[in-house]
Amino acid sequence: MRYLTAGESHGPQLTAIIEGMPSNVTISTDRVNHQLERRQKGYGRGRRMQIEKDAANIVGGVRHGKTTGAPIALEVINNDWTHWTSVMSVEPVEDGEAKRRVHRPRPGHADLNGALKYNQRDLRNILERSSARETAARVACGAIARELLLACGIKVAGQVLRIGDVEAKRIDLSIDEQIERTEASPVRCLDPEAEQKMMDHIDFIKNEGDSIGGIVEVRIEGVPVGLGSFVQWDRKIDARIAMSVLSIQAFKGVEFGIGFDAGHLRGSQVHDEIAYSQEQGFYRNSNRSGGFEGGMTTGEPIIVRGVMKPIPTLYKPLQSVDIDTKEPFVAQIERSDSCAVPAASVVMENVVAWEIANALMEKFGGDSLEEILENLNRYKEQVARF
Ligand code: EPS
Repeated sequence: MRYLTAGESHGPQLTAIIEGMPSNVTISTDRVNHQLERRQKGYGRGRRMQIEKDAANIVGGVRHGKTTGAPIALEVINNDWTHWTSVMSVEPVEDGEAKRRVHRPRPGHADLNGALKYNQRDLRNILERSSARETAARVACGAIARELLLACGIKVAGQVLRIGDVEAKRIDLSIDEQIERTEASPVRCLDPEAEQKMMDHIDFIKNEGDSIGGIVEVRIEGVPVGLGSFVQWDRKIDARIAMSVLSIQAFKGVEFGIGFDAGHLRGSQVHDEIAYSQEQGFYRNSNRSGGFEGGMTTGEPIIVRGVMKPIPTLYKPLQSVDIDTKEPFVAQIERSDSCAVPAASVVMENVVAWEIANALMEKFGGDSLEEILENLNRYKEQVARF
């Protein structure tokens, strides 16, 4: 499966096309829109989210609530566009003021590199597309992929583990309880003490005119053993997930299971012992690998963490250089999110879900959901008999 997105942050809409979804998958627009709503929430978001009310308008590939096997096309309208019609006009605009040309690149954003690369004297032509607004389209695509996961009995959850200085205690819950508790938290955190401290920290950082990042974790359960493959570098599923996570705006690192701790622990403390029982078949006594060995899933829960850097649009000035005057300048105040980590955990859930759905299609691929389920069940029986 693959998807492409198009559209600018303040343009009329975001557009996505998904190719390769099998037929007969039930698509609930309520469930898809629920993912979009979840992405809009979270303590630390700026004023833009009060303007938007994201919803996916599906305009191809779904009929009477089910996929047909045709490409799925969808759009997410930008309500804010009505305030930007001349700035974002497709037709040339005479009035220079109306273009709201940007010539002051923000450190940490795509502004300067993009302008040099695409030879753009107006940084708006870079920032509009590099903006994290695009994640609304990606969440919509992930939400469609989740409909396939749902049909295969696979569950997805996310949580925020850290915002700046505040780290949450690890709380072990079933995946359903985790989903329920994080949905009720304004920062998507399971630890109530850390939750309050995270919100206080976001307020403090915001008052300082600064921004803050954090760490989020995605957990997926019900994934069969053997998705992905060791036989070729670009078929390793953990590598594909890493690529997807790093492609989320502002994400700077990924780890699986015990992650970077594997660099200082001993082999005996890192690898998961193998066990067998009649009911469960082969399983691991622990899940330090985060559900992957040899570029394949082990059948244990998938545990992926991503680190998000602080958003580069700051009230607090950082040194930069005007592309017209070549003089240093002090940044002016712009509307921005001071912390988008809770929203980013929703984005990460959906991009990882996409990769799992894609790997499922590669292994069990058929043209209809029935064919996939038959292949999946036959394979599960084969594994059980092994
Ligand atoms: C973003 C800047 C802000 C965020 C935006 C991402 O938008 P604006 O420039 O309109 O104030 O609100 O995020 C979204 C619009 C969204 O839907 O998540 C940026 O520069 O990346």
